Amino acid sequence: MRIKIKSRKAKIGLGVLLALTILIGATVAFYFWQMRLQKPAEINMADHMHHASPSSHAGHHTTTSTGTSCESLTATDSDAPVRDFDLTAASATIRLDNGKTVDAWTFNGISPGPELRVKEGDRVKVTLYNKDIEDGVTIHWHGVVVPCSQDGVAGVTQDAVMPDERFTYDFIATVPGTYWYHSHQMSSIQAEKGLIGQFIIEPKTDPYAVDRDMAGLLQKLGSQYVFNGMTQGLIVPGKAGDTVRLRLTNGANDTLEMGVAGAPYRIVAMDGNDIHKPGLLEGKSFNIGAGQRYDLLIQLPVQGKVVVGSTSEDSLKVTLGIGAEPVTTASGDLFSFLDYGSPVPGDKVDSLTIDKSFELKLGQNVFAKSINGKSFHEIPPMNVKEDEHVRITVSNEGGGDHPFHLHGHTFRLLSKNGEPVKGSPIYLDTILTKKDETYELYLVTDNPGLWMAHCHNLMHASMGMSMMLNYEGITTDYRVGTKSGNLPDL
Ligand SMILES: [Cu+2]
Repeated sequence: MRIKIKSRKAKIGLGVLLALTILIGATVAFYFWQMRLQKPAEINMADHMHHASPSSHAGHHTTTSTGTSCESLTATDSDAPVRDFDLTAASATIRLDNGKTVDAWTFNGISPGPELRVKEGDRVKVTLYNKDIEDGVTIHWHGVVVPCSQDGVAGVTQDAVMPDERFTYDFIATVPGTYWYHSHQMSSIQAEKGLIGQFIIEPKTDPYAVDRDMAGLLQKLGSQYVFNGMTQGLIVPGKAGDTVRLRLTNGANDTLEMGVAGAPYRIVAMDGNDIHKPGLLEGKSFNIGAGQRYDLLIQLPVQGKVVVGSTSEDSLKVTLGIGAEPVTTASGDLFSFLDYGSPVPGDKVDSLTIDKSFELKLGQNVFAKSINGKSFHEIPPMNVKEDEHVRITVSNEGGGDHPFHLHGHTFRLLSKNGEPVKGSPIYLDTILTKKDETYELYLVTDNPGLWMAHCHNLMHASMGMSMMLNYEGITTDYRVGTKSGNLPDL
């Protein structure tokens, strides 16, 4: 229907509204342009707190003779079975199952890219070819503990792979679990454009008798949420009594609350790490923060379907089994990992030694996201040595959801708001923090390198909530900044 505007007043009102819209639009555009301008020209992330010194870095950079370069830290030779994959990054127009088209950036023509599945212990070789992504691309293996040179962070562990260039990633799939991959060049732009995919390491021996193993990646493509690229949810067939392992990954920026209706379920792993003796959950929902993974184990009931779905986005769901739709029992009760599962016998969490502690206060205002009041390369790195026992206390002081992700390591969760983890040990690579929450993380520095630590709402990372955990003596020849074009978190 076309609305005719008759009155002069209404016309003026509309004009003012239009002018305001243009003004606001221009301000926002100018702001983002400014943000981009504020990116450093050239920063060495191994040494970025010294870059301001005028005398030492006069336009040239050298590798210190005493250091070990990140590039030299590679996967050790082994006779592990090799799994080869090719991923081609290219722009493409994708037609979704609802008929709409999206201009996306794809791996092998699709988004999400192909699900890569390997077995525990395999040597994984993935050759990335960039067909036409002009800013260059990389692949970061989120949650997978890889050697520094394979971490896929533009300007830290490699240069962005430019059009018609290749880069082969090579690492051992050590810890079985649910992981994912995404570009870490201009990550906030490139992940949302579609350069993401699932990476599954299957265990040599599965502790569970699973009839179906299904991975589901949640993502925002264009302006809409999709599940493995589908707008209308996923369907997993299966008969009564079947046990399904559903591996959920949140590849979007926002926290998604997921509920399970129709059957009790267990959360058997978080971020690829098994929960010890996970109990049955009924009617509980759980929050899956950006970058996090939850593995659910569900036995299909004698009658009716099971629906695993977002409590806010109707179409974002997985329907398992056959029969009648379940009666939804959304209690609003949230799962807590503080007392889930049971402790591992002999595990002495109370006597863990701490050599070094860091406190990170996550903050934000309208224009920037910060850690301890500073943004990105202004944030002093967490400096560590090999084989230290480190505690990191992360506090969300600014509000908003900040899923804090650390590269290269799996950390153990010690406490939330002062309350210790009493059930199964919880090992994660990404901890969702909400307003006023404080988490204590523990890790052993056993993977020398230069590692990013950032909010996995990648928009927040691009606005400054991104820093480094640097091992003493590790250097890099790569540079972050507008000069090299390596902008990992733009
Ligand atoms: Cu954040």
